[in-house]
Amino acid sequence: MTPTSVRDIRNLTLLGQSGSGKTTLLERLLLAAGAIDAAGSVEKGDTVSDYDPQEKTSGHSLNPSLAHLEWAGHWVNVLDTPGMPDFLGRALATLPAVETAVVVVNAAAGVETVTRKAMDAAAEKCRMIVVNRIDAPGVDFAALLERLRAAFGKECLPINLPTAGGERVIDCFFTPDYDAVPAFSSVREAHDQIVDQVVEVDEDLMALYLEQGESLQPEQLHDPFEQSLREGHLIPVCFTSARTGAGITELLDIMGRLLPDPTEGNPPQFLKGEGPAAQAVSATTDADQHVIAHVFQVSNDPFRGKLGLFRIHQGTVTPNTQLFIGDARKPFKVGHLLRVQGKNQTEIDVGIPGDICAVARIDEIHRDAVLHDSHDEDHFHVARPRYPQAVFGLALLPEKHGDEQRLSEALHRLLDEDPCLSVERDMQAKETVIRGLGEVHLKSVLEILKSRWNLSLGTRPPAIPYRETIAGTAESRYRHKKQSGGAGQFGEVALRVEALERGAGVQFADEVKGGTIPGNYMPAVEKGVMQALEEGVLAGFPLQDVRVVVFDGKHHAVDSNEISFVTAARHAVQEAAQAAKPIVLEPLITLSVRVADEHFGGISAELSGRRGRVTGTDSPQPGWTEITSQVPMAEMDGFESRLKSISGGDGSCSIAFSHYEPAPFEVQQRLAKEHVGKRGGEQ
Ligand SMILES: Nc1nc2c(ncn2[C@@H]2O[C@H](COP(=O)(O)OP(=O)(O)OP(=O)(O)O)[C@@H](O)[C@H]2O)c(=O)[nH]1
Ligand SMILES: [Mg+2]
Repeated sequence: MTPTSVRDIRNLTLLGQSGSGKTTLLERLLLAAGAIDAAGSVEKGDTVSDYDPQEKTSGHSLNPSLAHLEWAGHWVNVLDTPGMPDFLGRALATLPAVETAVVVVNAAAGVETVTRKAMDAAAEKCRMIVVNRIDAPGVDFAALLERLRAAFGKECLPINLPTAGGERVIDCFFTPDYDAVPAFSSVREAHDQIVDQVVEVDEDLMALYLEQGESLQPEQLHDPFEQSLREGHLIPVCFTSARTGAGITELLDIMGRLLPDPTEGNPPQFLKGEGPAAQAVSATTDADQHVIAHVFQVSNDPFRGKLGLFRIHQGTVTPNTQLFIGDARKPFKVGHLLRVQGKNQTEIDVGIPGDICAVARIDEIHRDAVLHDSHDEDHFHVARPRYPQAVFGLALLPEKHGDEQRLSEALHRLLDEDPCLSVERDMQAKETVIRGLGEVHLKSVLEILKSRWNLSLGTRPPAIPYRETIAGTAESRYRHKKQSGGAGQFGEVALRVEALERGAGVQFADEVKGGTIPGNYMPAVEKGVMQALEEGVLAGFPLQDVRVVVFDGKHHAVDSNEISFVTAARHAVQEAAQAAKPIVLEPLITLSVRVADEHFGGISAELSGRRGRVTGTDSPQPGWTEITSQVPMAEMDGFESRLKSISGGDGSCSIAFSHYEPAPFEVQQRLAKEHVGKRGGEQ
């Protein structure tokens, strides 16, 4: 139940658009390798990797799950990830655990949004493309390969080829049968192209190849093949049908014979320390060194408790190992070391470097924790993959009084499961806002809150994070003075506010000469400035892209104190900002919508009704249009439902925060009016 040598292990994650067939493919791989007796199906809800009740009812993977198989002496750990754009964050979180990202493409749909995002996010890993669903009728394989190469480069080269109708695949690398007739190209051409590409990374081999030609054996190509994968010099493309089983054993052979083992590939970057001072450190796959393991996924099962999946990068873990979590002083004892196969867990005696194991019910474990058995590895962490930004928001309103605390605890747990979920408490609007990658994502969070924690929640669109800024420059001098009996208050601040470029944030500069404001009061001045910026001057939203320069002031030997300077600075900023043409900024998002060509008109109209500006259109595959636009966040409410009804359910979209820009005059006026109304109510 455990691999014996690091070099036998292969770790890979299946990424790619929903519907490309990742879950079904894993099922077929497990069947072919004898890990299961019969293949389950997504339709029946009995696959190894989609075991969660929500996954069974929706027919989609929602969380990554792990399974392993053995093939020709190799131990292959495979992660099946969700392909819906809304769950992309969860899928990408598996990348630090593997050497190879296998991006699965639906032969009938071609390059889709998640295909691109997955290829992009996995660029540092070894990558291969599996074109699945080759049994679909009428697939134009030649055109599909061209599109893959146009999207991801000429490095995409077939390692095998399908026959007409996708009935089987023909190997073009190990023992090519040059007489076989593929659906497109030729075995000879595919073989020569891939070998030419591989030998390019090794001069000696190139010379040998020119001499030996065809008699170069696959074994001689193993190392340069691995180097080509690692350097992005080769992205092999292979073909499968998870339905008929075509290409499955061929894929298993490729995994075992060509994909990198844990001593190869590009390991994730470990860092010691935080921020700019962090030092790059590395782990070796030496079984006798200290343990370094990375928790890449955490799940919370209501019955079985918390499960932390971790990849061992260095050292050996046994049930007796004492592991520190991050910087914790006290270790925990592993106790039960688990091997995970879908929903099943079995106890194992040892985890060697390169393997993926789990521990259950350790409460302090959290996603991205580094587990280690020596304080030498304190302050280690792993550079995070680049995750898409969570921009779709929903404000949650507990229906039962007193549920706020439970909601906050439940959300805390969910944050650990999902790198693209964020929770914020909007103090201005007095609401808890969750943010995610789309409506489907947030809906699934609501369902989990209901089913796991029995939390009934009302929802509403969250307050839009408007900001304010100034369009001009102005100066102000404010004197705060109070004399009432005993010690008085005195502080005078003269400052200038200047507009900065968009996205520059807030800057504070002290240009006081001659000590007119003594240095020890400067922190108080800065505090007053920051308070005023936070409060805004027009509609109650924080001011940004502003530089505040304090250049003069006055103090009093007896009456000056901190509070006087805080007050003076605050009023000075308010007056200056009022005079510097303040404006309200609204957040804009970049929205990419993919629809069938006939829905282009409907979507364009919908976008312009939402004040959207189309910035580009593309044709990712014949019959489909991808429209990129910029839309005010305030206008996005209910967009996904509209897209569904316009496109008959076929359309898909993704959004990302873009930038802030001045809100239209009417919007500014309305917000200012609402602010005055609110302040009136508060008084
Ligand atoms: N014809 C055909 N259908 C397939 C093949 N592979 C998968 N399917 C079907 O495609 C649908 C989606 O398959 P899944 O395995 O759930 O796809 P997935 O990529 O895991 O999807 P998500 O979990 O949503 O990301 C199911 O109805 C499968 O039966 C294939 O090779 N040929
Ligand atoms: Mg799936």
